[in-house]
Amino acid sequence: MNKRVEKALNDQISKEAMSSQYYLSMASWAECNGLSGTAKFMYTHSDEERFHMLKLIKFVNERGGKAIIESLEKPPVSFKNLESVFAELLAHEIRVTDSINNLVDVCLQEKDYTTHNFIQWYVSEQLEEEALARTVLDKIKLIDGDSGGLYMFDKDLENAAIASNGVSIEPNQN
Ligand code: OFO
Repeated sequence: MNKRVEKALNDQISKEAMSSQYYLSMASWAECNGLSGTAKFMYTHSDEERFHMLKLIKFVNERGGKAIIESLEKPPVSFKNLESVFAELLAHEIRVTDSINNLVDVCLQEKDYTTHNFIQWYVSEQLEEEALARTVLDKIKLIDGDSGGLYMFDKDLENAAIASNGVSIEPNQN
């Protein structure tokens, strides 16, 4: 495997692991603050990010590279309110999108079209995740702290978590 591509893939593995930790921390915060639907949504999301990481690890190793598991920085443990949770989530997803775009650039520069093809799955996934984060954040802003609205919002997130499907970690499957 091309060394520059391998390095960029390994950087992405750490980012996906960090995303998983980040959402796990948000899940725990939500659970401790009576927001069980939000907690469920975040736990599910954390699992999805772990799948994203595993999918990359398997791809690197199956193509003759070496996936490296790095230590991670501690995620934030407390949040001002629900709006700040989702504002941070959106900011985080935007950073991940930048990183995926960088990976696409490296693949093209190194003419690694196989990895470029593989990474397209992440490009579409990021598009969806950013859109979801924006929609949720807009809804929270509309609620503007209203407790009835927050209750309904939390229920909606629970339903969204139940409806979301898991993803396969096999490099060639969605
Ligand atoms: Fe892995 O998609 Fe979000 O971060």
